[in-house]
Amino acid sequence: MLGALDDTICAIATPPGEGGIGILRISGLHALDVASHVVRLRSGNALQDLPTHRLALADICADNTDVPAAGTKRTGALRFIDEALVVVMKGPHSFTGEDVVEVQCHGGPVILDQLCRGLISAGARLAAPGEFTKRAFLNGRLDLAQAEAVLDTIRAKTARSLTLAQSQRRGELSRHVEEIRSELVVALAHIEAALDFAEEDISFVRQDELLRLLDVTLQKLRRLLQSGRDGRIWREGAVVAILGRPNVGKSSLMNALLRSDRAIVTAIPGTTRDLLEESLSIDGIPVRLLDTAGIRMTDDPVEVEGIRRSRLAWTDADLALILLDGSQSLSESDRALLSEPGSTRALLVINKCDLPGQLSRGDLDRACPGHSAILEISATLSIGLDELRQAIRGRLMPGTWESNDGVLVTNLRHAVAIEQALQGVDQARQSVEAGRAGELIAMDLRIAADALGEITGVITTDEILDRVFAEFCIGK
Ligand SMILES: Nc1nc2c(ncn2[C@@H]2O[C@H](COP(=O)(O)OP(=O)(O)OP(=O)(O)O)[C@@H](O)[C@H]2O)c(=O)[nH]1
Ligand SMILES: [Mg+2]
Repeated sequence: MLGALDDTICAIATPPGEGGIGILRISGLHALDVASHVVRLRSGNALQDLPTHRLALADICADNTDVPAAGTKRTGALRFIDEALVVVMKGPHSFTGEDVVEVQCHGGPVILDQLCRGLISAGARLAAPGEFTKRAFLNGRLDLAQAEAVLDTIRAKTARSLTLAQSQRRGELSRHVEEIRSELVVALAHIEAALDFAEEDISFVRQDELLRLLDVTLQKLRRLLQSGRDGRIWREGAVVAILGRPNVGKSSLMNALLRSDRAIVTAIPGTTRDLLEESLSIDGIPVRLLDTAGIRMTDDPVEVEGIRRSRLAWTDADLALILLDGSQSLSESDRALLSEPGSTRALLVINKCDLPGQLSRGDLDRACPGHSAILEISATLSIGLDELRQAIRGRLMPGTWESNDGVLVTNLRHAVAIEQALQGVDQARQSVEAGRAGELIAMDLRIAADALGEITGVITTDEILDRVFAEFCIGK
């Protein structure tokens, strides 16, 4: 059982708080009956007679009482709540594939709350998070990857992330994955047929043909998996941590990149003691920028904890910017940071280039040999920030995602499934080469095909669905 579809659900679809308009959605077998308890069309017609996909003016009325206790009848007189525009979308031509009614009223929390209560007392149930989209999936309106892309579309942080989410919602990733899966299924059918007719000595597929086919599949899967890193960044944002000893200007750089006074800046070393995180777009890439506590030897317990968090942030970051004070020569703390293993992958940024320089690129080369990425900036005067943004982009997105026909894996669940498929096909290929039994090859190919099927939801379980839709908000 992948979720019951026999009841009628309702939920407020607009965000909480006040708004010009608030929208309430009702979906299910009895959506029209339920809605007709609270919707009175101004035309005097019954809601059931309203043509589909046509807006109509209505009064919204509900019981004076709250939701009645079980077994009791609704007795309260009807009370006018608001006037609204109402649209009926008859299934299967609706988002969920079921009969849907949407009520557009004034966006006040009390109005929407009373409307919701009225619908519940008329027999609807409050929808669970993502339940409308889940129903769209269960009714075959969307596959699972497309359903997930609905959420990505809402959450997209930059124009590029939105384009990718929309392409996945249109089914481009699904088509690509299904193509690979169906190639595997064809190969599997040949192998299984060969097993069924083993005594008759009929060869259904030649070993070299099978190897060639599996090689092509492996290549496609590898490419998809490689796109996963870029994809994750487009979907969730890349974590970029600013690190350095106290007072080098980390918080100043954060503020300069954000173009706002987000972090406290003072001339006192040890100002920042906790992690600060802000989202921004750097050259179109969604970035979660972290300002950290300056790393140095100290006995102050608060600072020690801050430094511990700075180090954790470094471990988790997609990119670290190690900031140095160009108006001073390298200190012991600087040298210690530069000798950490993670520093070779960091961008080295010399700040305060507006002041007389005491730190040259040569000094850095000697302290951190072979490090090519050194930039000079002034956080307070915003000098060199464009070059820094470009360098950040270059580090985060070295490859070209276009190489994959524009298909990019942005979702960790998909990446895990592709990895599993890759292992299955790789195993199968080794077995073919070693001349192992057909049953073994078939088993590995079946695992691979099923893993790919989980992406689009051809193969799915309650557990997968629960995990996918738990991320959604109520009303979506
Ligand atoms: N001249 C000049 N001063 C700067 C520049 N960037 C930062 N400063 C100054 O350096 C001092 C420290 O700046 P912060 O941004 O607080 O440094 P921080 O690295 O965050 O320091 P902690 O939070 O203590 O680790 C402040 O007085 C800033 O005004 C710069 O580019 N040029
Ligand atoms: Mg600071």
